[in-house]
Amino acid sequence: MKKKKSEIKENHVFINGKYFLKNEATVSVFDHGLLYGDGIFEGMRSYNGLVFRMEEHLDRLWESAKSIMLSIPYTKKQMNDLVIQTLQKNKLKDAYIRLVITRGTGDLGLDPRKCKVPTVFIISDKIVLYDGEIYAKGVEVVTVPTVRNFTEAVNPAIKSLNYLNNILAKIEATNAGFCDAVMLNHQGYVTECSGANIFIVKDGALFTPPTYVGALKGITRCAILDTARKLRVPFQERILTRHDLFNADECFLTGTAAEIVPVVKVDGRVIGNGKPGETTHSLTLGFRDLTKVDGVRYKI
Ligand code: PXG
Repeated sequence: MKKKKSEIKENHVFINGKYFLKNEATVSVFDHGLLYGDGIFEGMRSYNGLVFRMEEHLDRLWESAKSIMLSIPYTKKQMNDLVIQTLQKNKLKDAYIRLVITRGTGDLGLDPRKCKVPTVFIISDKIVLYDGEIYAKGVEVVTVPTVRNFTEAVNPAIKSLNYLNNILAKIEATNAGFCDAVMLNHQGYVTECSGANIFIVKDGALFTPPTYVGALKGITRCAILDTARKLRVPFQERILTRHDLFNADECFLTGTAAEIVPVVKVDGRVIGNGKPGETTHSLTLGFRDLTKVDGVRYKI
């Protein structure tokens, strides 16, 4: 049945102070975000009218900006309000939100001083949920040849528009027939997946690599550590090797879009009993409780 025009929700994208319809929302080909990956972003999520941990996302955005010497033309409070305004304009209670700030439009040289005004855009749209099977059965991941960026080169703690390192890893994993890549650093230590943090459970305790090995300080990662504290699951940020992954009792990935994804095989080694683990399950339930209360509420 054809939808009445009033039923079709038009999606609006915020760009530098104005709203544009989705298919008219464009930026310049001279934008350095596009020409050089010179910019930063955040991927957030709202649950039933609550933007989950928005303050933490904005703190991370400001830290990324500081690191790349990009000055954000809004205060955190203004940015908070713009995100909410975008969600309200699109009448979205459950949404995926992408906030992007680029160096702005410049010339063809890479000098960021030529970019006078940063480009800020906010996309909010219906959240595309992952296939339920991945949560019920767990996924299989592999380590890949591409190593995670050196922290001394492009620090993985910066959520920059330079995602080629992760994209190459993702390509290698999908070429091999797996859903995601475990990325190691140049010393062979486990860092994270192409777009998610990684955890293991061993002898009742939870472990995740410290961010200084080359991982993003994930908001979901932090929420899982808070949940572990609440559930009295002992945890430690610790260097992990492939050997640690292979011999884990449980393993899972965390990220804003996918939330918590159980891992049942790493490089062909079965993790635990080959099924999503109990600790993973309790942490997932604890995380879901957090998504009901921990964030910024808004009304549609
Ligand atoms: N590591 C990397 C490299 C990421 O890109 C995470 C960890 C998890 O962080 P949060 O804060 O989301 O818990 C990310 C997440 C997606 C998507 O659609 C996710 C990310 C980037 C692009 C797309 O799942 N970042």
